[in-house]
Amino acid sequence: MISNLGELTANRLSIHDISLYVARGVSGGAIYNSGHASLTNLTITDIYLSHPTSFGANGLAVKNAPGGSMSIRHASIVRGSTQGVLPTGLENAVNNEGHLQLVNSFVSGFQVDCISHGESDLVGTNFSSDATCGPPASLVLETLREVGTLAQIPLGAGSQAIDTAAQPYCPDTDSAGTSRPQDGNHDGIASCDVGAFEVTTDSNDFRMAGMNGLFFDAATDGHYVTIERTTANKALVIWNTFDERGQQAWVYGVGPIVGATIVVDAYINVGGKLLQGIGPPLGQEAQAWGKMKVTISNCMKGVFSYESSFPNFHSGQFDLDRLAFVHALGCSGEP
Ligand SMILES: [Ca+2]
Repeated sequence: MISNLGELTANRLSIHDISLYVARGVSGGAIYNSGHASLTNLTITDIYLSHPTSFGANGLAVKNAPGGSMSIRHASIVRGSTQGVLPTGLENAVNNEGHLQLVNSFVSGFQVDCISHGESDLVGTNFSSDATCGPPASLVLETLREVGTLAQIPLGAGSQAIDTAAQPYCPDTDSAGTSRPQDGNHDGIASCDVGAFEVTTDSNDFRMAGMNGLFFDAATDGHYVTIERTTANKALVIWNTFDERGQQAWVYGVGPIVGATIVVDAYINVGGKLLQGIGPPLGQEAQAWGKMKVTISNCMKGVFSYESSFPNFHSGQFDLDRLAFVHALGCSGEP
């Protein structure tokens, strides 16, 4: 795609969905360099070798040839959804025979991520799925989609690439044009993300504050699920419902958030009674009820499931639809 034999400097480059048909093997499927190249905020994904041969793919994504000098800063180099069919041992993504500097980048999802027969400097925080150019990490990569004007591989909530880049090498923007750094993990400290994409400090995200609010099942209106995120990693879930005898029930619990899923050990309050002239209800007692699980799909939809050992509940599952948002806390109505 790009062959550089002179001087190349580029920022915000996205190369994706390439199908290669090369009779004598691949040498730099997206970028070949034998000159001087400096690349920042680079996304390379979905490279498909449609005609594998015994010559293999040395640098299915990037080849830095002998004599080449290359600096790759904040790159996301991932295979994506398509899969090549090369025999094991014949494919590597980043192949260096010159001088290669890899800074705050990740390479993931190839037979071999990186191979170097030249000088290779790993600078800052790098990750690779096979530990050939940085330790493995849980990257939580989302599917390729356009953000800004370029196709990006966004990082999902909980990604180890969020806020973990070495700050001295942090560019002013990311591949989408978003200013860096941002506080993507919501710990109050803005830090640069590894790779080409910077997760924004966006409460509109349904995996963040956007999950707060009231949900119901539009097909069976009359029972309600309330979600309140209490910390970065926990949420309160309250289900106002009925049991199998038609008695009103109020089930609740606090549990960990993993991605967009909350699982809580739930309780039910029983035995309370409002006494005339006294004030608050008296005599109530919390009893273990079972488990509730909520998975939020987007700002408007989710799935709720439960499993109870308490009499007259058993287990079940239903869809959730957004009923109400929380003002100024995100999810303004767009799916
Ligand atoms: Ca960040």
